[in-house]
Amino acid sequence: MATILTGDKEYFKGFGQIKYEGPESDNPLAFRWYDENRVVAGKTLKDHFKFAVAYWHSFNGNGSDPFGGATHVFEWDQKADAVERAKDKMDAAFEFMTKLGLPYYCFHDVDVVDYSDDINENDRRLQTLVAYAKEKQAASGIKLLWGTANLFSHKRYMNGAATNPDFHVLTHGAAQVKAALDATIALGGENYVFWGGREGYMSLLNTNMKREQEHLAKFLHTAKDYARKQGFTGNFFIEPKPCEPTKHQYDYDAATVIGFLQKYDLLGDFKLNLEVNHATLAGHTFAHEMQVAANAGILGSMDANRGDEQNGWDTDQFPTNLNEVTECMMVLLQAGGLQGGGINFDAKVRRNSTDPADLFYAHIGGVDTFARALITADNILQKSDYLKVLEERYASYDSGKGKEFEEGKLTLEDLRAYAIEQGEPATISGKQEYLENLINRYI
Ligand code: XUL
Ligand code: CO
Repeated sequence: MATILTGDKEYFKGFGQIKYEGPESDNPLAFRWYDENRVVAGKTLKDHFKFAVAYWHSFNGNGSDPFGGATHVFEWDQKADAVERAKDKMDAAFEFMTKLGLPYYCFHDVDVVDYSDDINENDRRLQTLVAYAKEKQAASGIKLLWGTANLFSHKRYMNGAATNPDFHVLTHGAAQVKAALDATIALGGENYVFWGGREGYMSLLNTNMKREQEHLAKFLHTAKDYARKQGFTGNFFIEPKPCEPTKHQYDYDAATVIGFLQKYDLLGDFKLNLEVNHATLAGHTFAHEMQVAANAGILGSMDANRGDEQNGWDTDQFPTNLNEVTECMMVLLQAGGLQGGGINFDAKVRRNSTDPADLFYAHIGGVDTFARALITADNILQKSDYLKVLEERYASYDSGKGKEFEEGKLTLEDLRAYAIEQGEPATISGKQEYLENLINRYI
């Protein structure tokens, strides 16, 4: 990886380059599984994952929750002037990212620099920081996986942005998206994300759902047309989430978003950025969400994290569950990888994880979980009888009448005649426990 970048000041003192040391290493500040040059299933681990650091959680998230204020006090967050403060934060971000050695980052507009209520002033601030980021990207080799606009924190978005009942609010959302697209394009960003945090409703009593969804589609078309006109060739991603902060969010889950994209003629430009904890909130496993997206050909990118099994909200913890991630990597490999995106750690250290080292441990653990899971998944697919067992389960459709059914050649009467002729079907095991054990065997 590139050399470590520090600004005038070193923020993560005492930390050097994080290196791959192998599974025998006892060093908590080393990768044990993520050897970025290791080739698995025909690609390096670096290329499989395109790991990204999330600006918002890592450099803005101060540990506050609904019951208490900040517990993380950042040295880079002290200056009075917004642009100067943002530059300090960017120095800290690139220092951390170069020490960690991951190839990408992601941001919302307001993560990079604080916004005022003046659109022109905000554009100037963001452009100043984009120029600063350009230099840092060139010096470090770190690239922008995706940019996005935060259309959910400001109070004007309390009833949504693109789905706001007030057109005036929608236009403020558009101004922000334009600036965020310009920033993403200027920085060579490979993708652009729309997460509709408040694009939904709290009560159906005051909501015209049909109109709001039409406005959302129109807004997305308008943004996409603008970006394409500016020469943006990357993907647009929609990030599904069922709720939180709204009671009901329109981009509920992968299947819902696929229906929406189809209905409003957005497939082709838009793919999915799936997030683990959002899948959990929708009552799905993450592997399910990935499979739904892969089947539609739009498995674009991933926000990696995990929820808490006892909690019903978005806890955004770093991923550590090998079994869960291995199942997901089996889906990923069979889908032929992500389309244009990567693995962004949309995850935060806990409120009481207050050492600078915690941010390193968290990312190292997440990275190693994915690396180990991918290696395990590849072994299962290459060396075990997993694929054979799965294929055999559907063998009755591979020839004879089953094949004719798949080809659309049989009538309902034909199917009835077959049932009578063959009598009662044999009992065939689904072998679930066998397959679950297979994963543990290969881990
Ligand atoms: C919120 C969330 C966002 C998106 C980007 O749950 O995941 O941070 O990833 O707006
Ligand atoms: Co996310």
